[in-house]
Amino acid sequence: MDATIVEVNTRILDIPTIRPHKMSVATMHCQSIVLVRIKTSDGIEGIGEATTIGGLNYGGESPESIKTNIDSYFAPLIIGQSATKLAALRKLINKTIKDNRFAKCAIETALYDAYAKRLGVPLNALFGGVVANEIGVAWTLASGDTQKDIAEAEQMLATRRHNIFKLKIGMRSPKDDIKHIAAIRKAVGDDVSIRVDINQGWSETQTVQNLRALADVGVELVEQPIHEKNLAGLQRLTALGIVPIMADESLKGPEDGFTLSSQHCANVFAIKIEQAGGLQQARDLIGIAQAADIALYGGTMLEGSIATIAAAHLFSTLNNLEWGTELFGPLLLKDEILATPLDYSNFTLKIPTGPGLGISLDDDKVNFYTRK
Ligand code: MUC
Ligand code: MG
Repeated sequence: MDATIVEVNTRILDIPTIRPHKMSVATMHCQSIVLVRIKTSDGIEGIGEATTIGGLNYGGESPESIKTNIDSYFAPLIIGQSATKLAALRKLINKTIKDNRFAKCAIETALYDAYAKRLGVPLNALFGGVVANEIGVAWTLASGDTQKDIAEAEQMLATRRHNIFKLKIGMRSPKDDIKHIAAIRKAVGDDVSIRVDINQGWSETQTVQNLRALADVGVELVEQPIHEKNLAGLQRLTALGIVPIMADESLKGPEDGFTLSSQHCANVFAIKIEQAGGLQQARDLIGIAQAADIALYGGTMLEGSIATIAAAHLFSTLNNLEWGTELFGPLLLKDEILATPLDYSNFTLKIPTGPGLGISLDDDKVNFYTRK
């Protein structure tokens, strides 16, 4: 049953987005995917993926740094090691390589994929198996234009793709943001869930001034309104109890989860496998949230199909994913690199049942989008 790692291969794929994606931190026209393929001595290949948001706009890793660091540090470290001792590999990697959570996540995803393929089980089986065969998926309205956002939301509702919308705000003045949200709320009606993500774009004072107005236009959840380091501010905003507060950028892994939960800095945690440093650390973070009675939300770094489905496998094993997910990343891209696209229908994403991630790459598409 043992097998060793024989090859670690990386490349960057640049895939255009269907429209500019405008956030307070960056406007994206294209997503750069670091594709990681790990081959093992028994002929199995596992795949993993890392993406960032707007190059270095969101955090300290870029697609280029992820590729370079995997090629220069991760690959020489893990080639020749057992591919079946995932905990020992994680220990070795974390002891030798500091930070680089996104690169660690891509490597670990490929290792889990290969391991589950070897066992002939879906990846979720390694985390206890599915509780839900399909999970709800929000869509982010971020065209930068109210009328375009309304048309997009109406199309998503009509095609039964999404009935939960996250609005990116924090670029305009708060007053204009409230008008923007109110117009979208009026168009989609009261039964649709609207949340906002400010991506640290407001000060604490601006947030205090505007939380009531957000509640009045029917915003159900406010994501990371203020700077990620202002934990005392997040605690004060959560204590106001006007709209639930979700931590995103403040939450990089289990240690942050412990700090935020013990200091009551959020009602909801956005769990992202890349931000957490991989599937297992994301699971550890989830455990902290569960113990602290903090609600869970499945976040995204606007990943393509590989990391998206890896996260979906993990989230499918949870008892209570109260706020659903935003695993819509592949749908923001103009093209698909899988032989069979992920199944988004009836407002949900279906969890594949085949071995490993349960997906396979379209090699022609992968080659076409590979950065030369
Ligand atoms: C973020 O901050 O949550 C998730 C959805 C989206 O549109 O942007 C990302 C990042
Ligand atoms: Mg966010």
